[in-house]
Amino acid sequence: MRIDIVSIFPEYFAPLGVSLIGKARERGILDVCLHQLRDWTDDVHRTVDDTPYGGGPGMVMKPEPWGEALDDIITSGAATGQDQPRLIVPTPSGRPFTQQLAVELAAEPWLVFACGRYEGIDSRVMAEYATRLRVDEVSIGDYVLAGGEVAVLVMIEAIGRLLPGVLGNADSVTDDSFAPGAMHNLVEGPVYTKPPEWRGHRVPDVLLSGHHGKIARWRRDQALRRTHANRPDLLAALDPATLDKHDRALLSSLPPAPQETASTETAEPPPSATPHPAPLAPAGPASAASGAPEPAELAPAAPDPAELAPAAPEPAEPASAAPEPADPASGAPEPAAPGGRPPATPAT
Ligand code: JAH
Repeated sequence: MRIDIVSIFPEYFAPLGVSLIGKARERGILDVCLHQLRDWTDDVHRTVDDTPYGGGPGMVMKPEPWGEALDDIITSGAATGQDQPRLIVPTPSGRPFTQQLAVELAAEPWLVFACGRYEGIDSRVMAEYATRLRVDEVSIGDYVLAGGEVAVLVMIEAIGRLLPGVLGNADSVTDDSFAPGAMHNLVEGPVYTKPPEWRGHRVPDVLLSGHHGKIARWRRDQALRRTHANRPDLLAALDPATLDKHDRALLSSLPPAPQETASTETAEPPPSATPHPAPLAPAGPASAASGAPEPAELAPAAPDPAELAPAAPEPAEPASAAPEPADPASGAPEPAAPGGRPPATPAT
């Protein structure tokens, strides 16, 4: 697989030179090419951002450097016989990055990641490339980062370990939490190794028993308990047909979901609501909607009169209002590639 990454901070990707992904690159399973977006600017300041149309805080990435960069990268790859890449743009407003999407992307020969900074990339960039290739705006979770770089590291690690030959033990992929198959929509239970007792904590006897049937049942119970405790959203989405009689009995014995679902719930329940949802009915419909905000809560807050004031006329050229600290790579002709490799060159 070939991966191109475009960023104003290519030095963020030094971790791709080590560990699993670094080894995959050494073995030729993965070819990662880093690109400095500012190399595709033509002004002396290497400007990549400008003020947002319509007003508002922050800055937006200008479309022109992105267009020049992506055109060059796509052309250079096509010259080496590769098909069109998929373009992945990390953004909090994207579709969720899931194990399913990681599996899908791991089957692609070529991915290009575009890392935004500031308030994001001018949306016409995504519209333009969507006319030529598959473009996905993707979110790795419901939080805001300072830019897309760390999200790309996350995605490349999740994708890279799925590539044939990257993991030593071929089985270790299929047992993962969220992996399609037996453990679908359950998180894994606890794991143990030697010694059998450590600081007074014993390894559960069943794991030392050698009774493989009992061990499998115990592990499934643990997975159900942990999913119930940590991910009630996953449990609510579980297909009841995947639950056996023992599963259902176990779930019925568990107390009401003990905590908010960190992954999806953001709104406080209304004061009248019970503090915890009712116990999960194993075969029933998802009860997760109980915490959903009322439509009235979604109504915009009273607007700040200042925000409704006519926007100031666009300045001909914005003052250098970039909120980023000085870019150390700015002015450097090429970023250093991770792991002391030669500088990445836009692919040939
Ligand atoms: C922030 C561009 N889903 C995590 C995520 C991904 C990207 C960004 N934030 C959060 C982001 C600023 C600019 C992208």
